[in-house]
Amino acid sequence: MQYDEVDVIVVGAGFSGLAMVHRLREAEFSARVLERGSGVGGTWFWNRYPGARGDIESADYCYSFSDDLVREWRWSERYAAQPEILRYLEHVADRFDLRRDIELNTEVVSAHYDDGEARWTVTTQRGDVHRAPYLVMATGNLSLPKTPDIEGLDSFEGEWLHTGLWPHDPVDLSGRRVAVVGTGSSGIQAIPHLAEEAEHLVVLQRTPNYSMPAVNRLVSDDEWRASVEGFAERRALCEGSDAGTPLPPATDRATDVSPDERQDRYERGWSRGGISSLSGAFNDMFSSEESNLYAQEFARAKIRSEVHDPVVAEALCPSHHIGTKRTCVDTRYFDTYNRPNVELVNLRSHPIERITPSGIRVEGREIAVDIIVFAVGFDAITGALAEIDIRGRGGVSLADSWADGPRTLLGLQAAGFPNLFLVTGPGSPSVLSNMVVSIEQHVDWIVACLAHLRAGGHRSIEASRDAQNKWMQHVTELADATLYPQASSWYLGSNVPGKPRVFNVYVAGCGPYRDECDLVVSDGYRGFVIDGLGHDEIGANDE
Ligand code: NA7
Repeated sequence: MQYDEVDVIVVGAGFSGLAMVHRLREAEFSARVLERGSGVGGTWFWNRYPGARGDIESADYCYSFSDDLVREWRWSERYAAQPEILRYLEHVADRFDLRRDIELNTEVVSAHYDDGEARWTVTTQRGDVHRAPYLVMATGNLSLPKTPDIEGLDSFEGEWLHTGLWPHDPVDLSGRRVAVVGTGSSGIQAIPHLAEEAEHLVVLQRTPNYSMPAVNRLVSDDEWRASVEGFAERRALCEGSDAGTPLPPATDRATDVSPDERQDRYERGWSRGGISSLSGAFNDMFSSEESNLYAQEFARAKIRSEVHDPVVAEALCPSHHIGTKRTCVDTRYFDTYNRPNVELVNLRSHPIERITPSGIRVEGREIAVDIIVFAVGFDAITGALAEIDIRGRGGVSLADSWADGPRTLLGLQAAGFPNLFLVTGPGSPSVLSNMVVSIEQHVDWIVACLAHLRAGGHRSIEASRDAQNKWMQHVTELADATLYPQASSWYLGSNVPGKPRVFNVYVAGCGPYRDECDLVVSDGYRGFVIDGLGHDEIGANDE
């Protein structure tokens, strides 16, 4: 079926896609959102595993585009659980009547640009065809779950599940022997819940991770009122901050203070809880090995004090630089290993040999299980984009042009792909920030850009190759000045075999990034090519 042309096709109806269609409507652009899921919500639609929860405070992990919405929606907990976040996004879809522009159960398989017509043709799995001058990929950074690549999985006679594709119907674990593979954020959130439900839980851990206590709690009415009243101010702090959260930045280095003061700061952070429990204490945890080591030692001491069996505690102690693999946030994670029905299997020296019909074989031992839960992560940041056959000018594919690692200008556009926009694409703060703050910034930037093109009677915009090269070099230089590239992490793509090892997140923070995006606009879309003409050719600003 050939659909009527709209101004903008948006792929994905998660936090990005919903904000996008709302803002486009406000600016009087017609839009159609194509969403693979049978409901809206993106990440929060798919990740329904027990214990799934935000790791940014609810008061900040929400839209700011409507004051009414801020006042109407009452978050129940400091860190909202997945069902509540999903209910919020469903409410947004209804409240702003967004569903009439959303096609569910619609998977985009290809998107091809016609240079002569300056149009994108988007094809779905049903063979339906959608056309629009502009295409926005609101596909998310963690939306393509990694298929477990463990030999013998096909032969397993029990049930296996992926945290990122959790069934909608409740999974009954009572009386069942369950194994979990993976101890990233998903595993660490799920394990305490699985341990409570299952008869026996075996955790297969390849790399231990640092996890900060969430210190989650119900939000009181007084706290709620204060948070609504102070929302604008708090949001402004988030937007100008590094991580998209309102926490005041630390002003000194870990070595500037005495050992007692250092310990005291970490303890205070730990009691406050949350992802920045330790990183918020000093300004150099990501850049100084020494500072990082102090924080690591503190975190390891906490694990040793919480886990009763010293052998298990040691196996749970990570050794990488803290924060260089995504820091997890948990409730009762380490304490779970004190339960009699929980066993930790350390894969560090002996990886899983294979999966058998009745369980998992490790080091010659067969672990009999009824259910395997894979919390093995995602093909992050680029996975969902590379999966679609995206072809820009001259039929060049995005996957091919990113074969050595993704390249963008500001994470917003890629050279050779006119009128294609990425929301929180590689080269932007994305996963190192509060995603909702970064998403709203990109959505607003893109809509303003489209309005600018319309006002000037233009028909195309794309990143110039030169500006893109400079931006990616800048992104790399910033990352290289930190400890991030030293770890094997999904930030670098090192969790996916064959993926180029490139650190593609902008590390200098939301505030500086936003300033740069605004500056590019006030310089007349510096670095972008409008109607095939570079910035110098169209003048500083042709509004
Ligand atoms: P992550 O953070 O990528 O974690 C995946 C975990 O699975 C991690 O511990 C991996 O160990 C482990 N893993 C992956 N493959 C295997 C195999 N084959 N055998 C054993 N262990 C394996 O994904 P999450 O879903 O937890 O979190 C993703 C993000 O979503 C999270 O950071 C939040 O931002 C939301 P490894 O470290 O590779 O040794």
